[in-house]
Amino acid sequence: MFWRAGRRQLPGDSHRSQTTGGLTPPRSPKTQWKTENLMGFFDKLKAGLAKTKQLLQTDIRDLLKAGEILDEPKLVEFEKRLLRTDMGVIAADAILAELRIKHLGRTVDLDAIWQTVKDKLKQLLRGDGNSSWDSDNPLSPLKLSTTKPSVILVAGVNGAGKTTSIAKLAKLLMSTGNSVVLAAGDTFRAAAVEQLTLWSQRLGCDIVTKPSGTDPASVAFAGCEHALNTGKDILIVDTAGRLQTSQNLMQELTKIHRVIAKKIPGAPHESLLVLDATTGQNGISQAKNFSEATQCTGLVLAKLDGTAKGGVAVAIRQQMGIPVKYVGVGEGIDDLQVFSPDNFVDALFA
Ligand SMILES: Nc1nc2c(ncn2[C@@H]2O[C@H](COP(=O)(O)OP(=O)(O)OP(=O)(O)O)[C@@H](O)[C@H]2O)c(=O)[nH]1
Ligand SMILES: [Mg+2]
Repeated sequence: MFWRAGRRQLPGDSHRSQTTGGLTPPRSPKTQWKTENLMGFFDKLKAGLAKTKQLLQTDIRDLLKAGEILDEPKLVEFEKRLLRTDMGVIAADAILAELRIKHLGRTVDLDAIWQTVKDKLKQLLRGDGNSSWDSDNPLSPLKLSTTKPSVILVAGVNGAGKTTSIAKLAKLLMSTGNSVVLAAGDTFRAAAVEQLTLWSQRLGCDIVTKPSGTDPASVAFAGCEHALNTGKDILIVDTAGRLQTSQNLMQELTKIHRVIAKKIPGAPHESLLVLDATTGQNGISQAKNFSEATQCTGLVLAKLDGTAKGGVAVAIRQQMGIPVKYVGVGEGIDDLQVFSPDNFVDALFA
């Protein structure tokens, strides 16, 4: 079934209906997005990372007292506290090595120590620099096709935040002037189709659905056809939650991928894995398995606001070849942000 949206106004759409009196050119979608959202976005990121920040800062402030000498036992304890954020041993070791060089045997200067930790974290998160996005441009993490449509396939374990992240991503894409169609590929539960349909109605975008129990690959196929026939810029395909250890379900994902690629050469252009940040390091083993099934191109780290283990973003960057592209910092439609190492670290220490 195709549900074609009557275009409704989104909060970020106000510029479309405004007249300029012929004097001022309308702002580009990107500029508009930036001016309206940037400040609020950093505050949201800060609020989203509050639990991780609290764990990191309170713990360590208790440990390191100004005026004392920073010795090796204190550093070892410091590392333990870092590890509690789930940033992983490799990252914590790297931070410790830096602290040893710059601060070991010296009087504790908390600001200087934080600066060292911040700089190192940013460096670790930037990695090789190939996955640094422009946080002002919500499309920058995505490799979109030059021909319509670009296809984004979304997968993950049950309840990770896939459907909500799809709605948020659709909103970001639409706010920057793209037409979007959703494909309700979670045919496992009728409620899943209803959930995505509701989002499409709120967003004012098309949706392609089929009855429960239909092969999800055929929904993805129908989504491709609809996007091609109606000239949509972007198709986003939702999938049912699945355990990374279930071979059958992983094969189903591979099939969805294959069917999309057959209909639209080069697609899916993005295959996003949604990870629930509250599951911490477990996300890394999920990522490895999903990556094999769907040739994952990026991660969405959802529910960062619900965890003190936000350090997992660092572990993922360190241990996986797959970059974090977006982070979810709440349940609202605007609570998805481009992942920026600098913003992430600044929010942790703001
Ligand atoms: N706090 C918070 N909650 C989130 C975030 N993203 C999703 N959620 C919530 O997590 C729950 C599950 O989200 P869904 O989007 O339905 O997850 P899903 O992966 O599609 O779930 P299944 O389709 O059942 O596998 C919902 O209650 C969402 O509101 C986030 O960034 N922060
Ligand atoms: Mg879902």
